[in-house]
Amino acid sequence: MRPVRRNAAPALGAALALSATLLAASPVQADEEPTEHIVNGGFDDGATGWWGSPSIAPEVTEDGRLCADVPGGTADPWDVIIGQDGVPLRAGESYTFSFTASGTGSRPVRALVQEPVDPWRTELDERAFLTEEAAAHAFVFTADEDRDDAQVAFQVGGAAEPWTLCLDDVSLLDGAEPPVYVPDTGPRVRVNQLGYLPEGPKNATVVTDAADPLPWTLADADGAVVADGDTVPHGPDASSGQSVHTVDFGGFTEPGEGYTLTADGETSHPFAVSADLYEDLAADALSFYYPQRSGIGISDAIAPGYGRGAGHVGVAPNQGDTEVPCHPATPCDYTLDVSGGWYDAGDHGKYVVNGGISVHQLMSVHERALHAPTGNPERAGDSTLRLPERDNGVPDVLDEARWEMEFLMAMQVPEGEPLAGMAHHKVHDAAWTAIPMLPADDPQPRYLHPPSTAATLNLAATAAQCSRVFEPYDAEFAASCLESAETAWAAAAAHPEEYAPPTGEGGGPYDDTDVSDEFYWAAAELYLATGDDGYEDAVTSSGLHADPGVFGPGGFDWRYTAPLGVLQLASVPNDLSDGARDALVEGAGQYLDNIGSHPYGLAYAPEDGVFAWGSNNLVLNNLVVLSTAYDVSGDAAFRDAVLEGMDYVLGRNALNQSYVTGHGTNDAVNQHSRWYAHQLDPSLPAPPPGSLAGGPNSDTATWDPVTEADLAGCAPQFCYIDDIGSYATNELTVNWNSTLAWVSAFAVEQLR
Ligand code: 9MR
Repeated sequence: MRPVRRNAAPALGAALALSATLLAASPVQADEEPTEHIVNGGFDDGATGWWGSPSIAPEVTEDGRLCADVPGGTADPWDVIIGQDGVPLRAGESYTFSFTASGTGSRPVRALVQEPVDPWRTELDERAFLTEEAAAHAFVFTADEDRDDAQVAFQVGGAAEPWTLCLDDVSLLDGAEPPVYVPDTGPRVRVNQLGYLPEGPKNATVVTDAADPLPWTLADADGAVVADGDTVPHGPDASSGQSVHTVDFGGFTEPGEGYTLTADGETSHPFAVSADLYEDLAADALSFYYPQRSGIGISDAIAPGYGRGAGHVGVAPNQGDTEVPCHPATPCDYTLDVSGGWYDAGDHGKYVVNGGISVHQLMSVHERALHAPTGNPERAGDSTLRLPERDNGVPDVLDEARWEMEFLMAMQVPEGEPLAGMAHHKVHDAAWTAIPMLPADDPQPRYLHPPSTAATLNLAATAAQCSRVFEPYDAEFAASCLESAETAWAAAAAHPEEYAPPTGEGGGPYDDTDVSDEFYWAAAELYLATGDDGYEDAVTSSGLHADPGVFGPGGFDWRYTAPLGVLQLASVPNDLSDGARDALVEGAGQYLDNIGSHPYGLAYAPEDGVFAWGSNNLVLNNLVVLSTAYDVSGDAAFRDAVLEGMDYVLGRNALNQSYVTGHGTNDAVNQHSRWYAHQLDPSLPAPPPGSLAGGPNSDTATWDPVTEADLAGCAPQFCYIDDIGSYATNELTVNWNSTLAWVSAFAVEQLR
């Protein structure tokens, strides 16, 4: 047995928690020795000071390790625990928590330093992946609160099979210096890492303090210079806190791979010039949905690397989703079969408002292909995506949309019940599920949350759109969509103020207390579906109708759907399109200006420069507006702005980060997900290609500890980290990917 280290830096093994981008300072202060706060961490004194949960009997081995047989067949990490209580912590002090561990069966261990009682507020919550060979693990954290009685816990439950855990050298030393997160931003020349269309705009950004223009060169894959010019100094940029220059090399049009741009002694990541640039991205962004499906086994043959059992089909340990009761706090006397649909994001919840905007944007990929001058029904047609319904005569994007539509309609309160016709706001677990966790392994009860007006209007809008787009393929299904839509509209009109609360356990709130925008969007969709005077009146009497003001500088998302009404009325043929088109073109003008004046070509200009949760989605929704403005006006400036706007998402940004998995040299790969949790458990896959990360979020103080610890004080564009723990900046969701899918489907048809 090795002694507990008291005055040396922990021996950091292969599973070291401090990544290459963290500059770890020595935990030893020059003039003061750190104090050890774990009692008997080396197990010199048997198991004194340690406890185990009832299902295990930890024993100290002859060579002085604490080992325990961990039973199989448990559901959650906290079902089996080894811990020590009474550990003192001082607020503001930084600690190194380290241990050596081995485990048969390649299991993760969840290491915690936390409050010893409910609500178990954590100071440290990390996972170490164990191997049969003992390895050292170390984590540095700064305590938020003074505690005399913190608990150190190793949670090791959740395995199907029994396994053996051994621990040694458990240590909690004060006097650590918290690691400083420094992102690896690579070369200072920032490009779209995918590339550029031959006839499209080509812009790049150079981070430099130089006051005067600098020469730039464009080289082909062999290194031969094929174009050159001078940068344009921009000076300070508030969104990044950097001083930057811009490069316009739009005059270069020769297709090829492996181009690089050099300026100020730095060479960009390589990129292509290709008319096919967006083909894979457009297909990947839509193929994201199949492995996101609930209620169906995912076939590895169709989605290679992503095969898994069906989630929430009423098979133990799942307790949903075939007979889901109402939440105990808001009981009802029925259950619903709400299996199917998509999981919202990295969690196991299913939320009607967010499902609504997502499925709408998928159906709109189809509609744009039909109606826009550059639309291409073939590329958005049958057998274009990786999903089981290929080759059934229905466009694949509609097959995918139907999977969600059927779920949304199943969320409707049955006839004869209170609030009949309204849609339950959401269905999710009693408490947040553990991460990682495959959908089929979720053991918790799931509940229907009370109907809301917002959810009901999302159902009305999408089911009305469903009735139109499915009419040529399945008239019966289309009719059931329309019936559901009209019932929902009437129910929302009768109950216009049922708001989802901003609080709750186990799922996202998706709260919203202004539903005038949902009323407008639903009226527009019902008018487009039926042409009825009543819906026309509801559209034209809305204060939001044909108002360019619905297109705000910060963009829109699930909470504000008025723009969807204008976009639909402008782009789907109907008698109200003139006013909607004028409003759209006027509203899109500001995004054109934003992109033109921003040194990173950013379409998003939130008030006070504060980037919101899911800012990439807001950026992309502004590109949806610009794209539709191009579709209805034919003004090429809108198209070029969309193409330039995509550069930001694919790497031309302060972090030199492509926010889409599998696309670009430095792509995001650790998005927050319970089943694409490769970063936590190497046996699980990383997110599928085409998964969009939420992106920079200026609110670094409120949400997850990774964001809080690593991003505090960040300039807006730097408020992002590609870490699975940073759900506030790095989750993936169905509504963000629908926007990426929509804009990619637009981009793939341009300038061919
Ligand atoms: O995308 C949502 C964002 O607009 C909200 O500010 C945030 C906090 O309520 O929630 C986001 O949605 C999350 C949801 O609550 C649960 N599933 C994952 C979603 C994306 O992070």
